[in-house]
Amino acid sequence: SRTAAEIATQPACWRRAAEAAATFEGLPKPGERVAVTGCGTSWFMALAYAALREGAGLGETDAFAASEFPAGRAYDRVVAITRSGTTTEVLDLLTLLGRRVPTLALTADPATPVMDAADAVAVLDWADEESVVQTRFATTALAFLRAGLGELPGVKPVAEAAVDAELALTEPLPEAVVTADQWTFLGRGWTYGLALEASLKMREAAGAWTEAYPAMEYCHGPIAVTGPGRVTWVLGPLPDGLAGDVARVGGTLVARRDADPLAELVRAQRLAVTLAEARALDPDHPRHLTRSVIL
Ligand code: F1P
Repeated sequence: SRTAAEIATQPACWRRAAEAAATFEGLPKPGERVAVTGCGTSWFMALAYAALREGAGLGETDAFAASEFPAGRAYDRVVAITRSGTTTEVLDLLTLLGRRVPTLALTADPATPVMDAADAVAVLDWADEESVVQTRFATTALAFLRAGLGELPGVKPVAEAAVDAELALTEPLPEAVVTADQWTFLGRGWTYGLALEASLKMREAAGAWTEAYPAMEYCHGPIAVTGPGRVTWVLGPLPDGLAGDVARVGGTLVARRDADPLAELVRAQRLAVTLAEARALDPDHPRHLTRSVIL
């Protein structure tokens, strides 16, 4: 499928993003109060970036779905992520903000309305994709923003994440993970946004029953659906006791502490495509979805 081919190019796309970020002038400056926004997958990347930036002490950073942006709040800069550059809520928000706040948009297509709606634009056109389901644009946008933050404590450089992603692209997916009937993705801090995205990818491409939670929330209810034939997949650090909890109820745990969480998302994207094909669905033409939502 086209989606599978696009998934496979992510390590190269991220390396290019890291190079581009090194010379790009329009990124948020340390100390600025920043809001990051988008819809769907792009919102989840916004959540991940916000946690990374604020966690590194580079400034207060909030993330919102574009439709939920709190218009009354003051920010020094607003960053919008939109592959298509045409998503209505993102364009409406940028128009509403007007020229009162400096805005930066990350997009894949230089010929779309977002070019005029934002003050500055980073065009990551090498990561554009034909698929409806977003994979490489989203992760490349996050890689670009992540590289732009410089060295981050406890987070690998993007070049190392790309090496981990190459492994994630070649290793076979465990049988128990492919044949399961339910998947719960967990993350903490910046990896919570990745867990939400892994979960969305499986729903979009394969119509799968998936959930996503902050890792510590898992034992406050969501563990109730775990059991034989069900997967709990932790992106990033594995909380104490969680492996025992999953084993006790007979679930399958996936937790790779050595792999970069963004590379783990690549593994989940592969699972989404594999599962779609196993269910005789076409991952390039997901049910009920369009490439971007224009209201
Ligand atoms: C955002 C988005 C996609 C989603 C769907 C509809 O698009 O929500 O993430 O998969 O296809 O649009 P964009 O603003 O990043 O182009």
